[in-house]
Amino acid sequence: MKSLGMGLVGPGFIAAHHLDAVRRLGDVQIVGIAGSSLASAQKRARELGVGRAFGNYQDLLADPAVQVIHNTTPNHLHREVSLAALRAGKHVISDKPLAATMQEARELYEAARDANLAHVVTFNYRGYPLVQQARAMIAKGKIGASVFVHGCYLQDWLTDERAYTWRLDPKLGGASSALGDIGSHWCDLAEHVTGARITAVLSDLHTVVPVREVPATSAKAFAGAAKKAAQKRKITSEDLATVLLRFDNGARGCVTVGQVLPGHKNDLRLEVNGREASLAWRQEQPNELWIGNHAKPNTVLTRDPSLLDPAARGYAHLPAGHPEAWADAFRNVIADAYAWIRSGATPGKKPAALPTFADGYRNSLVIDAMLKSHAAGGIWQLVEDPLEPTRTTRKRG
Ligand code: SOE
Repeated sequence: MKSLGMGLVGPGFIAAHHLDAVRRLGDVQIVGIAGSSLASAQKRARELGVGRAFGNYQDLLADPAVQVIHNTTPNHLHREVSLAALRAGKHVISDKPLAATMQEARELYEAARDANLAHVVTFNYRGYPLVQQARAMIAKGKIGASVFVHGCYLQDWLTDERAYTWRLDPKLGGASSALGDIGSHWCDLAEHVTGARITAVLSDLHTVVPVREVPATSAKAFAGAAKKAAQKRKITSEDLATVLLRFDNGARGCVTVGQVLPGHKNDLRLEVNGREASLAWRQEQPNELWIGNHAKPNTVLTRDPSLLDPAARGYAHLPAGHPEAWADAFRNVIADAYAWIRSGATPGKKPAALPTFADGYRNSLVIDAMLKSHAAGGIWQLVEDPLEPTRTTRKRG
């Protein structure tokens, strides 16, 4: 099989996992990575074992050996880089959230839709076998009509007031911090697993740490200037959010998202209660799916390929008792992306679990509604979805 060439723009934390995933596919050639300067790209290329470094993304896009661009830049650059890649005729795999604003997300979705190219946004938690199992069970009516969809996404890496990230700067991360960064994953997962859409939200956002210490830039220290003390910065975006939800199938829901909650590392939990049974899945114990029953004992389905629904089986690679986790789920999403590209990237050939720019745009509408609900004083806010006008007016009662 002819190998596909990929290039990556924005070689930060997540870039290593994109590269790991494509290396594990075995039929993708890593052409090079582009950073904000040639020196930084060269340094990262050495660390990541990549042969070529580019000082800007335009040169990477101009390389005919590159057919696929992985966009792992900070949020404020997503639009520019993904649009340029699509215009250069490259398939695009973008980090989430799709863009810094809902308007930018729409622009990206429309450009991708009209380009006849693959467009993927890495809502990577879809790639877990037991997530796909839960989705298949719900689609087949195994838990009856869903009535309550709830959970959380809790982290603690921003607990210390000396912790700082570009995600907290609205100019770089967008208006939302915790919701955009990890609430986006939860909302995507809840909609993907249930097959229902969030139609209305009521949110209470809070900034637990309103002032943070921002470290002085290393660039200054590098240039030989006196090392500056950390600066205090006022934080305006949320690090904690609680949101009530209504779904288009009549289900109710709620989600809590926070990044300042000691002890919670990457604690994404999703539970769906149906009229016949319940399902619960936890990201930190991803090889188990809890099945709750009313008049018979509860069970725990452990990840065993032979016990999984055919729709989920392909996402499990090891026999039962050999745990699979975050990097494997991430690889599954990237594998689906390349399978779609190889099949011609037409809408009809897209693997059902693969999140696209349409999902990224849809997700931005949900997060935007959450911000609006809070800004209006905590009132119900409809999620207006121009892509599906009929669905947003369905049963809301
Ligand atoms: C940080 O909150 C982070 O790395 C997110 O940016 C990722 O999307 C999430 O998967 C893990 O946590």
